[in-house]
Amino acid sequence: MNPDMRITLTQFLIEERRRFPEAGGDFNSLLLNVALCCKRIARKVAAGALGGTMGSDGAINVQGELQQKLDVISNDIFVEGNNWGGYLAGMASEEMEQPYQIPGCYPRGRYLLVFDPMDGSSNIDVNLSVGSIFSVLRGADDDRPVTAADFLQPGVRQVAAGYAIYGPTTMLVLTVGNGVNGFTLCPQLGEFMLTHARLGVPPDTGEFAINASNSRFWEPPVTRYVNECLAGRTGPRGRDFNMRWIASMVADAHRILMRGGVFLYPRDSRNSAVPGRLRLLYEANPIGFLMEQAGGRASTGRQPVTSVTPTSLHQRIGLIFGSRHEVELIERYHNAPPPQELPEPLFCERSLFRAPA
Ligand code: FDP
Ligand code: ZN
Repeated sequence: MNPDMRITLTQFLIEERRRFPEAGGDFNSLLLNVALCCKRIARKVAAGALGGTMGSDGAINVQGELQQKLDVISNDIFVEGNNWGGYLAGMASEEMEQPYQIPGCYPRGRYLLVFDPMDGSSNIDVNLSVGSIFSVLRGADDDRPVTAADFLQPGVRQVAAGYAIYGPTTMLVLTVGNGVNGFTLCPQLGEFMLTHARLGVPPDTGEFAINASNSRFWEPPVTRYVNECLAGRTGPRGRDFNMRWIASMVADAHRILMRGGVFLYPRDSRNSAVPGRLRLLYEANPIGFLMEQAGGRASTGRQPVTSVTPTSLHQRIGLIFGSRHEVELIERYHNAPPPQELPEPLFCERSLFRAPA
């Protein structure tokens, strides 16, 4: 194909919509406005220190984390880029404690937009990849103000999800429930162009991603899995593994969508008040939907993450995603009986015969 005539995101969405003749234009307006927000954020990120947006103003967000200036700027871009369109009933964000109500001066619609406007924000000041993550749900069919309960839907109810990655190039990766497609921002045209059609996560991999500094807090199935990877060719897996950790989930997810791999930010015992680090509604679910749509898998370790019914807006959860066979193996380790319930001494972690996976 002539590279100048690649399909734009707009054309892609119009063609997708033709498959649903009854669909109104709201859904596409929503996605195109989200894409516009991502372009605006990409410009801020790209300006770096020249844009005066580095560092923090010292504010602490609802998560108890130090807010970076770009966290706040990106959140405002998402809110102001979508509150006027008439397609939303409300929004929820990592950076806002309560759901956002559509101002009375604008019409209301039926969708809910949930987002993490700036993921991996510890990477901003060191000029490494960051991203925005979003998820679209259906709202209630009435005109009352939205409540947190409206957003507490399992990930299987998402109607669209995606992320933008602000890296060497800016890309938008999107699913509307019909596979996963990647669009690269053309700086000349200012348009997202379809460059990565029908992304698929290879089922097998030799690459894992985990923050090993938390290893003393891991649960036994995770320790077992990582130890077996580290043992390499001479260990039970019989082959060498490679490791990556970017500390920006979007960037780790993007690498996995491009070439496979497995990502773990598992439930751990570091802080008994929070069973994991990543947030279910606007981090785990959208990435989970993308992985499933690309033939990968996303799990808490015990169940598909998109099957979990959320209990609060900012709920955290253990998350493992990526190449299907690896995630399934980790799930089997979680679901295997704990070693003390196994007959000793033949079947235990360190004995001659390993417990069956
Ligand atoms: P961040 O808080 O910087 O937005 O969203 C959580 C997250 O980043 C993920 O993107 C990332 O994978 C993880 O936290 C990094 O956590 P560690 O600092 O523990 O490595
Ligand atoms: Zn995040």
